Amino acid sequence: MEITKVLVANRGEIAVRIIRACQEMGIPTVAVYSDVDKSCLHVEMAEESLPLGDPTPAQSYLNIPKIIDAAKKSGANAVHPGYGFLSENAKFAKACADAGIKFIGPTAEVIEGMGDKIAAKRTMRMAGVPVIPGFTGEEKNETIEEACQRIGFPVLIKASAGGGGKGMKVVTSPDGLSEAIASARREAKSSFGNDELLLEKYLSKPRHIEFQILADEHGHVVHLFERECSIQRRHQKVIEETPSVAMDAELRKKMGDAAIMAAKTVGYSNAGTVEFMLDADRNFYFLEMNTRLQVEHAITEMTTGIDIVKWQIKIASGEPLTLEQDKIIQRGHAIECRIYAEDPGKGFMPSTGTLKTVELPTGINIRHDTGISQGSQISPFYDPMLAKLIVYGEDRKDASRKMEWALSNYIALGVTTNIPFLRAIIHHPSFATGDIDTHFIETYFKSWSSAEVLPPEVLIAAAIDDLRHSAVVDEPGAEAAQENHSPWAHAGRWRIDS
Ligand code: MV4
Repeated sequence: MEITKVLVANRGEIAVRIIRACQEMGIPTVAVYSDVDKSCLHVEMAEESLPLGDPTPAQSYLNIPKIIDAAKKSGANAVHPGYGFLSENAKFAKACADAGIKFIGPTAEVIEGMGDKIAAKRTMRMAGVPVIPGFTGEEKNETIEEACQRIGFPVLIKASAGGGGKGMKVVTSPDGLSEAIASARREAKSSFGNDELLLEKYLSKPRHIEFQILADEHGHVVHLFERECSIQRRHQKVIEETPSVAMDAELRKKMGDAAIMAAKTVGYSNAGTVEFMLDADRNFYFLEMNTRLQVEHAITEMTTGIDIVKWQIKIASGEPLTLEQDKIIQRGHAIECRIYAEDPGKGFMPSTGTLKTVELPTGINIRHDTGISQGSQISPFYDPMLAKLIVYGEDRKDASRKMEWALSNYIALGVTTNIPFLRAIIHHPSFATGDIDTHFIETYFKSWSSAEVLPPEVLIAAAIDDLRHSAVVDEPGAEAAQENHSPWAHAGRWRIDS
């Protein structure tokens, strides 16, 4: 089926990314927007746009009838859901199919199957993909207590309908077990409406390594190698890179084969990610499968030269995937930093307001994906990620240095950002050696204040910026009058690092 018009059911940088891919392919796009997003970049870029109304996600980007309606009204014959919002919603994929609109992603059945963690794990175990030793309640003649003896403490209780770390509990000894199970069950029931649990051996310091896969609708599947995503905070990724220093060619081949096996087993189509945990002894275990395009897809694009979003659209239109596994080459090293409007010095509190000044680092092999620009309102309704800064280098050291340069030349004023925090991570000796795991931030940045690492001139600049903004608040109209006298209007490129 030829895709002739794509409705992009998302906002921000990913909507912009998808619209760009469509434009390069000559496919017109339809943007949708909530009341607070009317002047966003994605709306400006798309050929057409339709309003969704109220900015709350439930009334806008998560509202299935409104989005299906918009697709019908605009004559779009395909919908790209991006990530988040409706991207892993099987009901939405089904609603699209029922309306004769192509959902750019896997089928509703596959989304649903992967959303159920117990079912997904069982499927993978049967397909020979390594899974973490555990107990799902199907094991006949075994009680939970016996299972824990077999698995060994500590064990981890997970909600089957959870995912992304929601509803997990570590139990270190038999004492607290039954109480922990009871409370996990109650929480799962109230959070997910499903009280099914699974128990697993708890891996104490795993790395999170995921494989990007592409699968067409005719059974051909390839992987585009791994991404190392261990640097995260409360299940929110902060820095991703590829390749992972924890891998060698042999392990990469094994995990890549397992990822392809996982995709083939469930009849996967389109782009997807198979998540694994890798323990200190380099054992790997299937964790879950993300049935969508991911935030961090760009680092894979940088190291393989493959445009994942274009392939999603070609695959959805029924084209065969012409990539061959042994011709896909991982070259160089890419790192992504997620720039958030939040204050790492104040418990990562989200920061809202108007983005006043933006100056971006540019140069060879620097990619900046964003949906905002100078003057944008950062609202409290959506994810506080402002942008993704992605760099490519010959090797890890080269890429790290480029990232450090790019971060130190990145100016975004008006809202507080995590840029100083990102710089501190890149500078950390354990990051430099690649000695990272999923507890990295918790271990080294438990209480962190930008004052500890920032040179005094940055603090002075921040203070000036504060003063300037307080003047704006005190005196309406002061902002415009002041604009040309502001130090930012004349400073030119200003190096934090000097
Ligand atoms: C685990 C684990 C340790 N042992 N399972 C977090 C997300 C959810 N999908 C599964 N997660 C974990 N499962 C066992 N048996 C540690 C985590 C985990 C984690 C995994 C991937 C990326 C970041 C993480 C951060 C904390 C905990």
